[in-house]
Amino acid sequence: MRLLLTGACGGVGTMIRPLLLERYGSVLLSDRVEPEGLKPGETFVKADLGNADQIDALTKQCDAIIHLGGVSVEEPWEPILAANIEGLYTLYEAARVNGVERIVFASSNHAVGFYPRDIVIDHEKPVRPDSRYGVSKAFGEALGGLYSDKHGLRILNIRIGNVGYRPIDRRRMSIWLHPEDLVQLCAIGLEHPDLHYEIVYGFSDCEPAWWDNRRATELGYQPKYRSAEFRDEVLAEDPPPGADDASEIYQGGAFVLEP
Ligand code: 15L
Repeated sequence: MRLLLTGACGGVGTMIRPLLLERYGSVLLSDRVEPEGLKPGETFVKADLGNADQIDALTKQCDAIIHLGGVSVEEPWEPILAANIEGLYTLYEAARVNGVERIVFASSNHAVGFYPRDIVIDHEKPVRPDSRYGVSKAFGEALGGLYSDKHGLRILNIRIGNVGYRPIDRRRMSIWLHPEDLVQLCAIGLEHPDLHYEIVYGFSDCEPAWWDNRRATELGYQPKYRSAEFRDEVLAEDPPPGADDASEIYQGGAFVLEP
């Protein structure tokens, strides 16, 4: 498989690069900035989602894409429109034209961030974005639906929580995703023989859990890492807030308060 990782130089890309290299032997990386410490087996092509010619050239060199590129937090509308809406369309269209077979799309918990924390949601619940960024991720999931149903690409949308080596606060106790578990989910998107179009939640074995990830389980996901192992230290660092704090009521946390 000729695998392309977009957004390879970002925080998440940097964490999963070595794991992808170990699993797949070679990876084509792209980003708008140069990567550090390119390893044997890694090739880098500089590309911008706003440049259709660059994206066309890039997608000619791969059969499968893990798409982490684009805006990854709340921002003004213009950059989100350029990268996550128009840029994503450019990528999917180039992927179709150039015969890319699979796309793993880094969606986000912020596509459903306005669900309260006291209910458990699954992959069938309608989106409830908490931000312009969350809306762009809902768009990305919908775009993937079009390209799988109409054009036969195999698409896995991962509603990623928070990727890191440990949960960094109380909210992240419920949505933390260890990089190895993320790569396990990506591997489902890249390798599962029956994949057509799926939405799964990107979190490790977390509690309290807000997400029913049975679809991921059915596809073979078995998270290795447990947030409960960090409970004492996280609660000591991040004591419970007041009950009327909106950023503590909703799953999306502070994103619900962003102007
Ligand atoms: C995301 O979607 C962001 O990409 C990441 O930076 C975190 O803010 C994360 O969500 C989160 O909700 O913790």
